[in-house]
Amino acid sequence: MKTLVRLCVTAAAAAFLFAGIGCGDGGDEGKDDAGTDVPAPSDIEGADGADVLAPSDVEGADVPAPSDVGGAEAKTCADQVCGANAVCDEAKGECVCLDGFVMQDNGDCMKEAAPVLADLEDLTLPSDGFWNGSDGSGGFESGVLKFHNDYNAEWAAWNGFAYSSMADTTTPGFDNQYSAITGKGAEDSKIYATAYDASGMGSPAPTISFAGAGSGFGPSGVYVTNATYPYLSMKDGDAYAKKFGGESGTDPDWFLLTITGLDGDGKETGTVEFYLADFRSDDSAKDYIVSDWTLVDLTSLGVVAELRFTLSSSDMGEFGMNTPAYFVLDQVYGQVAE
Ligand SMILES: [Ca+2]
Ligand SMILES: [Ca+2]
Repeated sequence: MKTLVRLCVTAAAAAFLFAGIGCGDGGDEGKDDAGTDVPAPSDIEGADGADVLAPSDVEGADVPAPSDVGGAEAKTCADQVCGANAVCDEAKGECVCLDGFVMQDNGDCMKEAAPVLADLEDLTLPSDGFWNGSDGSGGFESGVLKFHNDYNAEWAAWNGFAYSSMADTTTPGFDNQYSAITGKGAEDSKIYATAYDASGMGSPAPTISFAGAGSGFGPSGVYVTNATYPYLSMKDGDAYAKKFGGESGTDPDWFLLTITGLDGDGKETGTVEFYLADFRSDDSAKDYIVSDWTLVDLTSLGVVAELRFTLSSSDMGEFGMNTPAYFVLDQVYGQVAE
């Protein structure tokens, strides 16, 4: 049954693109999976993907009307005309939605929102609180994801992921290492994850791994912004790190987050780069330090077992990166893989 629907979807997806062809009885089985990707809910361009995660408007007009199709019966099921983004499952004799779409009461299919895989709101913290792994548990889970933490009791030091409800957007320095520059979680939520990347000093980079039932997850997006500590360090400079842009304001500084997807064998599935600050433009008006929660598109990573996060900066010193190696993230969206 699933195969038939898939074939049907493939043909319909082609119809979506080229118009005028209804869902027939399928082509060569298993040859063409590409079509199923076409109407995926998460085909976003760039960082401004907020719209993607909301059920977005679907244009029913793009779907070929039954009349302009050779096999008119393909779009009608038991004398019923299938709605927008729906096709006929001939075996069932009923209209079904394309992959990534959900049936509405009126028979049209709307894009489905990618589910949130982890939003940190299932964790408990008081206001202006944080958890940094001092219980030695090695990490925490939210939703279907595990955030790893490495805590050294001897040094009372941690790396990897902490979680936080800290709201201090004005105090510079290490003593304010858990706060997001937004003063709250993404989408007006309370709790977010704070990452410290000590991989430059030989520790593992912060990672998030799949903790649910299934083979892994297909991340579609995650909200990211600066932690207050590096934000103020880059904006004003501090004892260790330079003010971005330098005295002239024109130094081409940058602070980069690289997100790497890893499959179950630890092989890389891809990387996504996101500049937490970028002063490389010749036009100083275009230089920026990120201070809002920004949705980063992760769909290119495909299905992963783990995400790895590393920071790099133009401001390097004798002991590695001078820019404080922190960032914050929240609200991981995507699909659990079967
Ligand atoms: Ca949150
Ligand atoms: Ca510049």
